[in-house]
Amino acid sequence: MTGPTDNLRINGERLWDSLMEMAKVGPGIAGGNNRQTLTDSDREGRDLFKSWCEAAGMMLGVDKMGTMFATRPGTDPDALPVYVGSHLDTQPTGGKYDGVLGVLSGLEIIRSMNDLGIRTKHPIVVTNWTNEEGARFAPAMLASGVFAGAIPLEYAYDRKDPDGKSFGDELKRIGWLGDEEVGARKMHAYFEYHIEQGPILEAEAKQIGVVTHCQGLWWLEVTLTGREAHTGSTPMNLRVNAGLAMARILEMVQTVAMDSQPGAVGGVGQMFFTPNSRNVLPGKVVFSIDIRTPDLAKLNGMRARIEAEAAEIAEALGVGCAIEPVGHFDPVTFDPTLVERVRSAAERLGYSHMNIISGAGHDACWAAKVAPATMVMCPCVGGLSHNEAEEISPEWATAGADVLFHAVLETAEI
Ligand code: HGY
Ligand code: MN
Ligand code: MN
Ligand code: MN
Repeated sequence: MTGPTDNLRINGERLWDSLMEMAKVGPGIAGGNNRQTLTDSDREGRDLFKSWCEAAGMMLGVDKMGTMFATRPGTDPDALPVYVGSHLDTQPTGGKYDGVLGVLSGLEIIRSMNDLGIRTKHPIVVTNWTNEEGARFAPAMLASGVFAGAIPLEYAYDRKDPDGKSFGDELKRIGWLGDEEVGARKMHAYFEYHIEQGPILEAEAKQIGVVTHCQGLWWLEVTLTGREAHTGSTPMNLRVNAGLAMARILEMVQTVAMDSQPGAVGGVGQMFFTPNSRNVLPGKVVFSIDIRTPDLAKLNGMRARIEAEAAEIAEALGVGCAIEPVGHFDPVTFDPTLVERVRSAAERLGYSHMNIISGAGHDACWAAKVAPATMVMCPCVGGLSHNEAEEISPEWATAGADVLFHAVLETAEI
């Protein structure tokens, strides 16, 4: 796309105002957000986004996972739509931009097209995927995983949160159970704009990440069974210590990740002790291991080694050990044609840019299974995310949305 469209830009001020408006919904305790999926604040954020989409003249569809699809018609009713999506749900101590930037930048593209009187051949659909974070209901990217046919709908409905509430019941409770079959929609292309959530773009002083790949992931849920006993009167040699087994497995995961360098990560973010009493040795310890790398063979090798060594550690302590994979996707290669459109848009617009592999998972990873897909990234301050102090600049937000605008218009055929 060259010539008269080169000077097209989104309205960065309006985008920033919308981000700050959405940030008021489900506020955190330290300046970020706690708008977890299928909570009342998620419903409030969905209702606000719906009102904005309707004000922009879009038609809203909702599927049986609650994913929201807001459509701006194209000139060719037979042309498959170009989707622009991300997620409005946040971590419990999330930032104001993770996911939200992509959804509201999609809306800003529509608002700018309305202002500029632009029509495209292909319709454009702005998408809010349900439960991208996987914080309340594992796994992450749940709705896009069902959409891609990788996760059965019933499995998703049965997922429980730490209070034992099911995804299906909560979706009904907030009134966002839609009627569209999940995955029935066909995409001409899918774009996702997201903060990097890592330190590279800022360190390299680049405004745009041209995302070529996304690393693959395993989430392994480990259940260790010890024996509840008094922490004071039980001699050390008589303990069946699930807590000690957990500590040794955690250390082992760190070792496996370090042995797998360069380009691998591994760690634990969630852990539950039962009965979780100060003077009772835990009868049960449940925790979630998160391992990732762009290399598929390495990813599966790390998983195999962790499962084997965890079994050995538990056995040596007489502790029961069960490991269940609760989240997975293979490393993703994004569509080269769309990646090139992002890169050439950044060049045309004069934004500094570099190729990058996404460290975090995104709905684009599942969209890439069913359509040509790619991502645009902007830096974030100190590479910090999944933290209420997550921060970006309005300039960074705008630059990425401009690039997204151009790549989407080229694909939707202005
Ligand atoms: O886990 C992830 O990478 C994403 O933030 N859900
Ligand atoms: Mn995200
Ligand atoms: Mn996230
Ligand atoms: Mn076309």
